[in-house]
Amino acid sequence: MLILYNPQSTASGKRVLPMSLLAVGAALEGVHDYMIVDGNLIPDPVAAIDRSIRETGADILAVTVMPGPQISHAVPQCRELKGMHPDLTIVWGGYFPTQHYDVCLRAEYVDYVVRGHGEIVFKALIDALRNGTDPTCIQGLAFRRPETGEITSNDMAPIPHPNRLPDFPYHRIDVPSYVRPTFLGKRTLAHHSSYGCPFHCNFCAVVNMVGGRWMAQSSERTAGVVRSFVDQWGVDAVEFYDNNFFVHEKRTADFAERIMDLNLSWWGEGRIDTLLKYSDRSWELMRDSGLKMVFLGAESGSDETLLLMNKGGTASTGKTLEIARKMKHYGVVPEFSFVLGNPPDPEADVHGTMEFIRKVKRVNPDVEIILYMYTPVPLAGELYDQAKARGFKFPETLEAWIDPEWQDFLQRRSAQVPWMEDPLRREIQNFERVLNAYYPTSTDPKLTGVWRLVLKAASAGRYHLRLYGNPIELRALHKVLAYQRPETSGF
Ligand code: B12
Ligand code: SF4
Repeated sequence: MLILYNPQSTASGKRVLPMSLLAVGAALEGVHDYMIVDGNLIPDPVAAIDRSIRETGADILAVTVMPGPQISHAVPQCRELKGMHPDLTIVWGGYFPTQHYDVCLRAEYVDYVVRGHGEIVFKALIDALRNGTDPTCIQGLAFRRPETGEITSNDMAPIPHPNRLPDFPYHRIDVPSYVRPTFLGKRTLAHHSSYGCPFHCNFCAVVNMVGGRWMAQSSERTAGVVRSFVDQWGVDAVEFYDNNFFVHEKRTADFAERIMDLNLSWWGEGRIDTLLKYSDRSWELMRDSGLKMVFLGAESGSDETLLLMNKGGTASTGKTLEIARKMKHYGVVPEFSFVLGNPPDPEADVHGTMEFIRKVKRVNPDVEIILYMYTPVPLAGELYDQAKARGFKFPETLEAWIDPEWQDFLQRRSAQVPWMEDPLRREIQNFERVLNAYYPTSTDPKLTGVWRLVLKAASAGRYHLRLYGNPIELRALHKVLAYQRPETSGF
């Protein structure tokens, strides 16, 4: 028996379908005996895992680890479980271990790291461990050399094609526990229909994962999954967590046509330049099939910075304004994320992007704005090089990574980067507070029309006069109303 474990992934314990484990588990079906434990659903996962080990004799614990709250649970829990069961083999996989495998393997409670998309690699590892053969030549595996303790990573394995992988083994989990109300609908469930992204933006962790490749399930298969959500669990809204759902126009349009009769709402992530190339017919199909909102990386208010980010394709600030206009026409809300504080001149970058956001809002006031701080990922490129030149260094142990300051960093909210001064971070927070009050998000169902008007009135003066500093009255209103930042469906 082996245990696949999803440590709690949000501070609030939001229940998100554990797709990483469903994907890895699907490849084990009928070959290896396994169970899924989800830390988002149970109060004491260490006790549950300990009990399962004792009852079933499980000897392998495979953990999915993403940055943020998840790693801060994974570290002490794996340490504790290894202490209780020294013979337990612990395997980590997911975005964080893929990028920082060396840091993970420096901890004695992590035995193997599976890098990249792990279905085939993990199954090969389990086959080897069960058959007593040597796993150290498996592509995509990182490990400590048994003789010397040296940390080694083999080359990444080819990415498995999602259309050739088995369906998720939903029978392994209690799906109704993951059906949630969101701004999209009363019964929302998630799916992931493609792997990767064909671009190489140098601030993005997806590049390390897939190296610029994108592969997708067919429109027919994706629509089939959605239909089964409706038939089996009465779902009325679907979030697509794909890094880039909209790469292939024909697939998207065909998918939209196939789900037209389901009366659903749906959401996904895409690229501005790609969606601008879509025909009017495709936009109509998407709108009519229930597309409500698209998360788009606008990234910056400066064309120069977009180049520096290696944003690729034909990204430009002009296109950001153009898509805002186009989506207003189709009644689909754009959710623009911006990465602020880029080197070499973070102040100019922040101020330029704030002004650009105001421009966007003039074109389409419904646009949702999500602000992130630039946080380096270990990728070749000018941004990371400049960050290093200014003294940026990743922590070298897992214990240091879960320090609260680095937790902020991992959630892309920190100024713990040598080129960001604290006053600038405060400025961004104040701007965000005024902006979110003047344009309250449509993703907050608690906020009634009256309160929206109150917020708008309270922030109008500040917004128009650009007086963002120290908005204590808005902070007080925020305390009373607890209104949220725009909800980025996936994150
Ligand atoms: C769903 C999701 C979440 C969920 C949690 C999911 C969970 N596990 O419980 C929620 C919404 C809570 C979440 C939160 C965050 N997330 Co998130 N999230 C995602 C998202 C959209 C999908 C993940 C998914 O299910 N994919 C589908 C599965 C099939 O693919 P996969 O996860 O990659 O799994 C494969 C491999 O990674 C590997 N693998 C994964 N786990 C394991 C485990 C083992 C044992 C093995 C062998 C292999 C393996 O094999 C799998 C199959 O191929 C990804 C982006 C993406 N499209 O993947 C971002 C992503 C992982 N998140 C990210 C981030 C940064 C966050 C946040 C920390 C911060 C933020 N502000 O966005 C927050 C956490 C903070 C908070 N306040 O909640 C980043 C990570 C970037 C990085 N630097 O590493 C990503 C890549 C988004 C992005 N493009 O930037 N997230
Ligand atoms: S387009 Fe988006 S997902 Fe693709 S590499 Fe750039 S930021 Fe990452």
